[in-house]
Amino acid sequence: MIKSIITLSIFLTMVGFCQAQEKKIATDTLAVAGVCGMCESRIENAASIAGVKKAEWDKQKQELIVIYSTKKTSLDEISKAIQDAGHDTGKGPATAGTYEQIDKCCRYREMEVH
Ligand SMILES: [Cu+2]
Repeated sequence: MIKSIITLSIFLTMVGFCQAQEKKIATDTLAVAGVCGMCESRIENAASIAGVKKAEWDKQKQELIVIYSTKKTSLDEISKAIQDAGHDTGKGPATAGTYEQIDKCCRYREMEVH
């Protein structure tokens, strides 16, 4: 009897632990403007800050799908890193002066995305 209670409590502790772990990983979508493959690398590199497990930018959708640890970072921080790299996001425009630093072929504000 005691043994089964102990087994059960260990089991419940583990279940609780696993659920807590799961909640710390979030998958979010963030609108990010860009033009080409160079933009893709720039955006994904910029988004890969500490705590980010995966960052995947979709040119057609103009969206970044990001998987990250909510314990280590937030979507706001990830967005800030992308804005600092010269790209507008759904959370705000590129940081002042950074848009002018990206390659001419990447100036998404001046062209249509094909
Ligand atoms: Cu580009």
